[in-house]
Amino acid sequence: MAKSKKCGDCNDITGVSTLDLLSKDLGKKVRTAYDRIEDRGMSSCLFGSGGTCCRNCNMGPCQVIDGVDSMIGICGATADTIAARNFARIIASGTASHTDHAREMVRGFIATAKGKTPHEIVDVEKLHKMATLFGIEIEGREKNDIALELGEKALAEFGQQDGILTMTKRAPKKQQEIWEKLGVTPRGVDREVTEMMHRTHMGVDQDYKNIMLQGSRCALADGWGSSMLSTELTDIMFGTPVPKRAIVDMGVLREDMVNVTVHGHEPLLAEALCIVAEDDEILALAKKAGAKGINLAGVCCTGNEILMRRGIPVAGSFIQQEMVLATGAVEAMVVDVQCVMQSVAQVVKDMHTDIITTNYRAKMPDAIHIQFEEDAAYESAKDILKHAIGNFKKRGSFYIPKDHKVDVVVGFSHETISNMLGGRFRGSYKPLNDNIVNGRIRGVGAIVGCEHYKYSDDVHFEIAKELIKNNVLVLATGCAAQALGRRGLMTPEAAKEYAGKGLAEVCETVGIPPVLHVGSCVDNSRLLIALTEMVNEGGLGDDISQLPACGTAPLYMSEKAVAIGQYFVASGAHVIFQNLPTTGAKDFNNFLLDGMKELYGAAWGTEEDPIKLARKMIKAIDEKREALGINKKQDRVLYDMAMRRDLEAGAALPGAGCGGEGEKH
Ligand code: BF8
Ligand code: SF4
Repeated sequence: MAKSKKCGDCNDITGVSTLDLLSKDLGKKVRTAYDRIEDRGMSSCLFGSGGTCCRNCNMGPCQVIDGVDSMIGICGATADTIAARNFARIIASGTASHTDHAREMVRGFIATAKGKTPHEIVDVEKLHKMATLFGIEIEGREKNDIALELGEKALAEFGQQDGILTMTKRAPKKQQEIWEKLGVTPRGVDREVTEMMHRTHMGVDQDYKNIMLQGSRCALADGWGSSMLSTELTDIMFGTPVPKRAIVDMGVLREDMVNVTVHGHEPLLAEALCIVAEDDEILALAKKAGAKGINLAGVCCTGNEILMRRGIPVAGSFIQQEMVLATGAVEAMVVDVQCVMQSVAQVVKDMHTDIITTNYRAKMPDAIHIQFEEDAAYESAKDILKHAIGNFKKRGSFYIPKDHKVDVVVGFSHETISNMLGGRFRGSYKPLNDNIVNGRIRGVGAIVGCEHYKYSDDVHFEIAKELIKNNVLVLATGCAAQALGRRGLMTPEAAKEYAGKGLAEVCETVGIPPVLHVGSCVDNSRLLIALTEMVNEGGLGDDISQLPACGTAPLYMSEKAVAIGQYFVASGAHVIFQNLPTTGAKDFNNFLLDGMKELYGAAWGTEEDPIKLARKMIKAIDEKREALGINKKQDRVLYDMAMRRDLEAGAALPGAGCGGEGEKH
């Protein structure tokens, strides 16, 4: 448990910018999650933590003890049924959250195709690719016309009742066959969430294995359905990320500019703010107020979206949202949906900072609400920035931890990975697969998800260090990615310092960091495609479960992370969390940790200790290598000419890697 912020030698809070700020008066003044943990003075409920508290009907709540007959639910529900229902409802909520985000993005995409937003269809290649997948005619048609048809077809998949979701057809054939055989191929996005909620209502599905079949179908509707739609359509609208240099951490705030932090998830608003921040009227107003301009900085996944596509700096991740405000240097924090702590409005109550909610679905006491309208995006964004500019003159004492900003290279969409490794004109995963086969790269490890306060805040860093030291290439998303960026693992130079010889050699040749920033949480769908590309490339088995790959969301906080975990497991990728809320139900817990392997070739795992967790990931990777027959200790082979050409073709990608012309800051 995190200790007090007054604790000078506390090793649970290790983030240097956070510690720096906490040592200042401004930091000491605000009440943060660290204080609330201490003040609450009680640990979490054991029934809740173990998943065996049921409040699904008014005969309860029933706290159930596994194996004690007198302690089953009043309706007779057992610990396994209750824990499975609770777990499945977490998946349903996580899926609903990604889905509702995705739906807004698709609606914004349609509005853009109709010319009603300040955005444009920019990635025509991807537009054509997605349109073809949806069976849409592209020949001789204008891009907005195609986009409109694509948007409408995509939107229809949310309410679809039967059939299959189009994006699932991108999965390896064998994965699709497994889903078909098990009856877990998602039919419609909303239908799977609704059915999950129904089946976990009192007195419906009371067989934990059957409940989890729908748990998988619901999660697959998230990963291969709504999240993937969101990622791809957002790319078409705002551009598919390519490598960019940028900076992260609280030091990105500017003393001489109007600081506006954008926090939440749906990038429609953030993209509009990026455009309007350059508007002449807005710049003139900022100058009149005595500022040099508008400094936009991201927080949480909105931060990841604009970092990946525009190289806009990220001020902080989930765990830093209160600290970013505690600097006293933020004129406005603009929020939309998900992962916004209610406490942010209290942190700023004696400051000049405004918390501006912008979405009718997400309001908050003590915040200002300025509704963002996607078909009046420019005007809405202008209103918001004018408000922030008005606050600049009222800024009181502030402290920006200026020394704490870290360089990162970001923008590793699945296309970028392919282009960097395979060469821009014949992008391919072949060099990655070849390097896995020859052992330079042991496998791929995904570090995704959130942050919270139950474990030390350097868990992601410890896991990543151990993985890359052992030649596992790390792909990261979400707040985990930001945490790794803050620790300096997202520069090509980090390979030299932290990576094992084989991985370092590949990183150096191609000019990539050993930890690749793949995007926000909805962008975990990019990882599904990357894994699929690895399968399709050949040489590493014929489905995802055979790949030397493993994922983790160590400091998972959000229900979305559980939905993500389940769609990876159901797609054949082993996933290890630090804890799961299922330990109070032995059989169900074992089913997650072991039984699922029989169905999907992958299962969940748990491990609290970060180093042990990383080693379990490496073990899982080695087992796959063993099964593929590529785990022999190899002599280090010098690159042959073809390999060198392949790798160097990737290094020549403009703007990419250490030698590229990424954005300057
Ligand atoms: O979607 S990683 S704390 S910000 S839930 Fe939230 Fe978790 Fe961060 Fe993004 Ni994802
Ligand atoms: Fe208790 Fe059963 Fe009602 Fe749950 S559904 S609260 S276990 S009676």
